Amino acid sequence: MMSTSPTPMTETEVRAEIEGLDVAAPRVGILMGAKSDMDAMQAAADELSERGILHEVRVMSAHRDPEAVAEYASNARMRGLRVIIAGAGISAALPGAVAARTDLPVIGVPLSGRLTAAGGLDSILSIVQMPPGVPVACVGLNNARNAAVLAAQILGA
Ligand code: RP5
Repeated sequence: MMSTSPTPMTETEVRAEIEGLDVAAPRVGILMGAKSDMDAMQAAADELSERGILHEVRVMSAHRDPEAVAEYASNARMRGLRVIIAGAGISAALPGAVAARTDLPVIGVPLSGRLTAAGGLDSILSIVQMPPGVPVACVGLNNARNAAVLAAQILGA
């Protein structure tokens, strides 16, 4: 007698099916540690819009909202995101905190804001000095547009 119950799928099979779906899901997530980062990070969104690359923008702090950052990063691939851009200033932990929870490429944008030390070197070193095995790409200081260009190159778009 034939079984009428569906054959259970493995997690790998479910992931493959989801990745094959051609839905209008954002491909790039643009994150920033604070609303005050928005002016600088807008350039990334503008560049992606000009290139017709779907993206979403979220404000979340690695230090103030660690649970939200962990949840976002953990679910990013499953939601269809393929690259994450993360901008932050001062002790700029956001790109690294995201990279710790996803295998998607993460591009950090070091920002120099009102609290910055050494003209932004604090943020640059916080983003660049990741431990072996957990890389974060890093563009120039306040250069969110370059992060979007790099994201487009990674996507082959
Ligand atoms: C960082 O602290 C943010 O990325 C921002 O650049 C900086 C200042 O944040 P606010 O004091 O404006 O919230 O986490």
